Amino acid sequence: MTTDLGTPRVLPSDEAERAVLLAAPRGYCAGVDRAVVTVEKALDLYGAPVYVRKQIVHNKHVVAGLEARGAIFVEELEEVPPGATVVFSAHGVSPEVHRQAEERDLKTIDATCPLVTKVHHEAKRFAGDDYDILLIGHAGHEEVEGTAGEAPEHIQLVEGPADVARIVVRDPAKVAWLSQTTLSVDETLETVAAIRERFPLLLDPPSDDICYATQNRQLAVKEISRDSDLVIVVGSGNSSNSVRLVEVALEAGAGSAYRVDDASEIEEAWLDGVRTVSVTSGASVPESLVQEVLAFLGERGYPDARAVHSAEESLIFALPKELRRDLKAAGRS
Ligand code: 0K2
Ligand code: SF4
Repeated sequence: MTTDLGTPRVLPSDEAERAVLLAAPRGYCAGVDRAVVTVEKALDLYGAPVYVRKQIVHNKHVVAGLEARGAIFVEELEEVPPGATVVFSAHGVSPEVHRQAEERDLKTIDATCPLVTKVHHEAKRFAGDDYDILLIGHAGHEEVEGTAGEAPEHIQLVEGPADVARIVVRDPAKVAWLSQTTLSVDETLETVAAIRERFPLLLDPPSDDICYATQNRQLAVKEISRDSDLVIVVGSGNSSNSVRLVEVALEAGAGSAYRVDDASEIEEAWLDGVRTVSVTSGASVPESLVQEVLAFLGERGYPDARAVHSAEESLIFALPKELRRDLKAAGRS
């Protein structure tokens, strides 16, 4: 529950100075909402089981909730019985995965976020123009594997400024960069600056690859971190954008910052001497988990949270077209 501070409470002296700030925006982005609803609606429409390749989004509570409703999460398509329905996660897949699905005669629903798909299109366009593409991102992340798979012969991964000296390109005048959608904005700018120093003719993507939701959540956490003794970020350990929020909070001046999957992971010692505690959540995190953190703080003498708004969001994506078609055919759209 978020309230303003209109009704003063009488608190014991040390509690009177306490405050809880709640970042806004936080939590679900348009791509995550679409991906989670896709699996829910697929379960309703086709019945369990519905297979999902990889975690639909990187949040263990979301995955557990969908599993309880009949979703089966697999790492690779060979685990999916031929002819079954499989959903591709919000992080996107390479063309090779689409090919494998066809080969196994799977019915696919592609929940790749449209903003990830946009980066795939940029990769194909730069590759079509025969550019060497430097993809800034984290090795092994599913989104990076999917994007790199669009043009493996043209794309090389750059994790940060330290990698720049090792880059080898065919023609320094034909180099472009792209990025994962969930990186730290500030770190990525540093990496791009280092690349541009080596390759002054470096071509930028046509628009930001780091998506609006990632940027807004970083802006929001920066806003509250300056005044915070402690920042609690709700999100799973494999959620790139959630982990970035902890780093951004610390860089912005938070006394300390921790990521938790849920309130049960908060250590009492983190609150020692803490007056202002701020709370935010990654793009794959259900709001109920944030509310549980606020309740945890409330039980320890912290007041109701004050929301600090840094940006407004209203983006909504339509469901994947395959699902819309089947919902319509079933008279459920
Ligand atoms: O931040 P990550 O890319 O690891 O992914 P999630 O935690 O699942 O957040 C949603 C972003 C998905 C695609 O961009
Ligand atoms: Fe899409 Fe951005 Fe959300 Fe990723 S974080 S699913 S790119 S809106």
